[in-house]
Amino acid sequence: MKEKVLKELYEKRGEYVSGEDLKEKFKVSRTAIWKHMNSLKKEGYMIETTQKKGYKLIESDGKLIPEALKNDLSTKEIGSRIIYFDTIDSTNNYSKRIAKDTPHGTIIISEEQSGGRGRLGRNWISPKGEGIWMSILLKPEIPPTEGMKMTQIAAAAACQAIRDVTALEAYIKWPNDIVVHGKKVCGILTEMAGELNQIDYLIVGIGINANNLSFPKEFKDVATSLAIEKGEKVDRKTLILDLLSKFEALYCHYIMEGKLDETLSIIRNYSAVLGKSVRIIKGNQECYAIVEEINDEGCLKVRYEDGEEELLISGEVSIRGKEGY
Ligand code: BTX
Repeated sequence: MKEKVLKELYEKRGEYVSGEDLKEKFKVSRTAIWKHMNSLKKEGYMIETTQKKGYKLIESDGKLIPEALKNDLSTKEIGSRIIYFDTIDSTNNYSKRIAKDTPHGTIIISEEQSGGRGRLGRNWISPKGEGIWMSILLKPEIPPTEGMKMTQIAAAAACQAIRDVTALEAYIKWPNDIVVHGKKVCGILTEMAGELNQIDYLIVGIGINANNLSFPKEFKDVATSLAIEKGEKVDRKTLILDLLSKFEALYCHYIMEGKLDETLSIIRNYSAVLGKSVRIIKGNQECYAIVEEINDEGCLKVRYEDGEEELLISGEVSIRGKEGY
């Protein structure tokens, strides 16, 4: 019901809708309408209320509210349901809390994360209204060993979307970062739950620094935003819509036809590390290697300085340029 009320307000945004009309339309009491309004306000919607005229949704002000996204979303599964917050600890954490009873394809977006997370317990700064902080909940019938491919699919979709929407030269730093001019603009955190042979659910968390204008001192050398690199603000809605449609296409290609070729071609074409000398960090250990190949499973084949080769499978390692980030 709350969603229906919001839809009505969104369709008539900028105008007042009377409580009486809403009551008639949805066959509920005025108190129920009032409660839904309060709950929407708590979620961050700006709703003006006057006793005489009723309720008015103030222009969404560039916010990523579901109604604004849904109208232009071209996907079938991904984004079939959109959950939106003004602020939340972490969209990945929230997705985990609701995963069991929430359908495949749901996306969770927040204007701000108070406890945004990166890999291996690192934090991810997510200031209000500046970036895209979003999780995609997936329930594919695949074994956990295939889960890492979702990171590759998301990285390919995000990199290609950033290129197409902003014309910036974005590259993928295997396995989960997108960089522009050598600094991170996007990070991906894939988490899953399941049995040995079958995933229960997968959460693909995507953080994109869209319009941040500054970063805390400690991140200045590693982080940047699309707006900083482009010199103008980026429309977050356009970027999300493009990213989701690319993600769905690559995801379905893989899940339905077993094909990862399009993803691989993007992550190879736009790799920031392929053919390069890199520093590989595993826990406290650091060593140098050349990246020789991204194989057909999306794994990274590296050759160390002593000639030893290794296939890096997942995100337990960090990779840096030989000098600096
Ligand atoms: P990561 O472990 O590869 O990167 C985390 C590191 O990146 C941090 O230690 C810090 O150095 C740096 N960092 C922190 N915040 C930022 C930022 N905003 N931009 C650039 N660098 C930063 C990357 O992990 C995975 C990040 C996923 C974030 C999404 S947002 C939606 C979802 N919810 C959630 O809690 N996480 C994901």
